Amino acid sequence: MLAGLAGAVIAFAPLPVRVAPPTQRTFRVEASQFAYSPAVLMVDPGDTVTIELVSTDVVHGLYVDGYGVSVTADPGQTARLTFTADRSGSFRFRCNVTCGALHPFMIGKLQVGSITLLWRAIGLTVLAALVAIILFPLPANVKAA
Ligand SMILES: [Cu+2]
Repeated sequence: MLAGLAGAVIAFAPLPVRVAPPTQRTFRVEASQFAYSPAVLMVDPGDTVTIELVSTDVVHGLYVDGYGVSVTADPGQTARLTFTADRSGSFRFRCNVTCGALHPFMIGKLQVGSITLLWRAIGLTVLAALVAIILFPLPANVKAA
């Protein structure tokens, strides 16, 4: 009963975190064989995201899974991609220009929204473990006959 209540709180209570109003976010992403820097971009849902892709060696691209938007940068030139982050979740972005042997591993991540769900899942798991321990205590006083 109490545990159920605690579970409901963990699962549904609004966190004391202010939801940021949509803003314009610009990231300068450097691309080189075979990585992006930074490789993880975090934005809030609704943000207008501008990625300035700069290549330091060969031609690289950046394609965002789930959004279907891409940009290609020539060496030494800045290419811009602007889109609205209207889908929450974790999206992979990857190079869409074959740039060498390890090209398939040239990936990064766009995180739209917080990782709240993950923390709630962890909280519920911990609670379930506690309940299990309380309801089914280990037979500590079992003695060998
Ligand atoms: Cu590539």
